[in-house]
Amino acid sequence: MKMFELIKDHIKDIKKIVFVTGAGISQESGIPTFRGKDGLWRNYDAMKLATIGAFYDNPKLVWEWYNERRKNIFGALPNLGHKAIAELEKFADVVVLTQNIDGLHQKAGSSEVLELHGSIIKIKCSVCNFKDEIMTEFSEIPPLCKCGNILRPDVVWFGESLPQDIWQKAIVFASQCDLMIIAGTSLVVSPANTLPIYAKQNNAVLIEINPENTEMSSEMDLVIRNTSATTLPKFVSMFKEN
Ligand code: BV8
Ligand code: ZN
Repeated sequence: MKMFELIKDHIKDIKKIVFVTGAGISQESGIPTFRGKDGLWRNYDAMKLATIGAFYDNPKLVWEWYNERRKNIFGALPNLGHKAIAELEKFADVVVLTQNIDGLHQKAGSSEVLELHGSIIKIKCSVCNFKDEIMTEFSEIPPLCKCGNILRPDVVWFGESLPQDIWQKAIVFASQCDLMIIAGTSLVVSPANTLPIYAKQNNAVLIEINPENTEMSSEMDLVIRNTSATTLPKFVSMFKEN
């Protein structure tokens, strides 16, 4: 496997692996990405719907969008890409920094997952500090909090800052890894798209797994133009052989 020549020689000293993942890693689990036709819901641009403005303009519509995504996600299973990342924990310290709100990394067995943009099973009050998890659909939407204000999905919308405790931890993990594998993300959205820079500053090996070019392909040590479910199991076999 020529493409792995690069890390084959380093493999012994790869102790800390950090994965930065996006919608592409769940694409083979039947979850649409944010790009192109996938990024449209009822002809609404996902990037426009995932904003506090859209929520206050039409909370019912935004709830319907998240309810539909939640139903789709609850019916989805982790794919070979998610499973390979979980299995690599046998060979090194593995941390997953994901932009996905679908929880499939955890479902695949990954033990250290930081959800940079929140989770589709979490909700919070738009005013008071009430937080909870939802397992079943709300009868009426938008659902109200006991304080009388409307509840919202506990995800990070555009224009909103990431949970600082999680973001600071993500920067530390990225700054201390030996190998960073960037799988299934276009690296368009900030600040998540700055994580490879922290790893590069630590002279980590940067590998990109994506059928298409991304914002930072030129910064990578190795680019694998293939899907994550096809490629990531090959990393497991490489570690097994060594
Ligand atoms: C913030 C949660 C401080 C909700 C999400 C102007 C210029 C630059 C930046 C900005 C700007 N204006 C505003 C900003 C900042 C903005 C931003 O980055 N905007 C972008 C659009 C330019 N960022 C923010 O607002 C962030 N907050 O900065 O706070 C602040 C505050 C006030 C004002 C300024 C700054 C908050 C960002 C988080 C938003 N929430 N999601 C939800 O999911 O509903 S973002 C959401 O979209 C996802 O979480 C993800 O992050 C992003 C989509 O990106 P990807 O996951 O990469 O998916 P995408 O579809 O793009 O690509 C898929 C890739 O997979 C493709 O490359 C494809 O080729 C590949 N692929 C497909 N199939 C496969 C595959 N790869 C492998 N295998 C396959 N099978
Ligand atoms: Zn409340």
